[in-house]
Amino acid sequence: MAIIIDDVSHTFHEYLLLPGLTTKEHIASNVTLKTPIQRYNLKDGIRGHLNTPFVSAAMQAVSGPELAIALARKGGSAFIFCSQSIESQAQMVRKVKEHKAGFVESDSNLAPTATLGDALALRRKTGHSTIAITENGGRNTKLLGLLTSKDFWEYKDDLTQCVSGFYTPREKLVMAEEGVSLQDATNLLWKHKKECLPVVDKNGCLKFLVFRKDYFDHHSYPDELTDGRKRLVVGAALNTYDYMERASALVEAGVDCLCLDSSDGYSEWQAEAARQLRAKFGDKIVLGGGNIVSADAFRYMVEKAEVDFVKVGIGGGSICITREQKGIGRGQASAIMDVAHERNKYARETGIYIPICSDGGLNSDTQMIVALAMGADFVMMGKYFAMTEESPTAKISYRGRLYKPYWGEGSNRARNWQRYKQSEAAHLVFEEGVDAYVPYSGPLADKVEVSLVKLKSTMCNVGVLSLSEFHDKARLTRVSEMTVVEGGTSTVEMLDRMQPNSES
Ligand code: MZP
Repeated sequence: MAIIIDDVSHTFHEYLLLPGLTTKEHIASNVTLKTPIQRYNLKDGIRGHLNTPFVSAAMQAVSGPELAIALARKGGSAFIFCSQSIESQAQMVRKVKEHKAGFVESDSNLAPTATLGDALALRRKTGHSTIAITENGGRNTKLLGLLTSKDFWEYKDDLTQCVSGFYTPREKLVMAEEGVSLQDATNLLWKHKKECLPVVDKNGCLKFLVFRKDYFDHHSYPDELTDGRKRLVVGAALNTYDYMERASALVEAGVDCLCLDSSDGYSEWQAEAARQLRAKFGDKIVLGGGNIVSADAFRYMVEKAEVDFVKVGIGGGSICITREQKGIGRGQASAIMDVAHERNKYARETGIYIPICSDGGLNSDTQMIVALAMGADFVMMGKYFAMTEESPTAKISYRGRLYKPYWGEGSNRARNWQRYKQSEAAHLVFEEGVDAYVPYSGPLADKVEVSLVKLKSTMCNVGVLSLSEFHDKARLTRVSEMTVVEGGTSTVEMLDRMQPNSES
């Protein structure tokens, strides 16, 4: 007979945190959110880590290079999706690793024969007001000068004129040679009171632009997550089919962390892939696995697959219909509590700590805070990041509001059949994800900042200064439906929802 677990599957929404004693040292600036992402021996301390406990989902609509750069600058990491060719995934990783904070590759370049009208059209397209004038209008060719919005006036100047009469020629520019440090480049900007400093190679070809505004920008990212060579950290997903070839290309491109991406990772395929990857790359890579939702699956992942971290969550994703389609999954709070309990037991038995990641279904900052309190070391989010400016999709306007497309990896749009393994067929037989839209929420940095302020504030209420202390000391209570109602606004009128009084 089937085993019926005598337990209701719970979600994060059903819990509230109780405050603990807040002492005078419990202030946000004393809270650290540094968290492990790699298994470690408790007596040796943390190895691979994140500075912020957020990672982005390995999904086409979420984790491209632009988002990966923005998230690493806030201390987290993206997982570049694997439902694309090996070459294009490796290229995305390379783009993040080659990103030099403060050194921008110019995306607005024109030849000297272009017109002011061309310059205006380019400015509208890229949103950038500094245009590099190069020998043939390409990115890495000889720099002839810079054209900025101050050099012409679209309402006064004849836009059919050639830019050559307007741009500032290179002889009048302050420039630096390739290899200059960011510190020296910003010193030059400051000394000459310039907004932009072109960096050229020995042949005078344009390599980068350094902007004065980015100096302040750079200073506002104190949590930036970088590797030993000061390059931004980035992760990437793998499937259990072409994993050896894919991992080799990704490691070659400089990836920091890999994760086997499967809707159900409790499988011999995943254990075999993990063992082979470990045999080939050893400790050179951080390797995660998943997804799982139970204690026995956790044991399997750490003992048979020997992964560094385990991702928890089946069927809770905002675009996921796996539970409806196949009747499999578990409430995310129950899954995290069960796996975290087993993780702690394993740590007591072996002295080895395995970080766990709560993946999917986090619909608010409070849910992510509860996930971390219940024992998750970091959280993976798809919808949250798909809504931001830096996700790879274009914004659309609908009835006066901005939206971004967001689709599941198991939808017909992504066709990531390797993640779902529904049958022996090498294609998706039925959909496990939907193709939808999410409201646009602005730049990633601003959104993450608000979430982090809330998280730190809650931790101070609970009376803890680190995530491991949060795991140990958090006290949570189940809530009744009426408690949830009580927690919302009550018996007050929200001005924006008030109907005009028809009698007045
Ligand atoms: P969410 O943050 O949007 O709620 O969920 C993101 C997570 O949903 C991903 O990290 C992944 O584990 C899962 N996912 C991605 N695609 C699907 C699907 O098509 C899915 N069913 O469930």
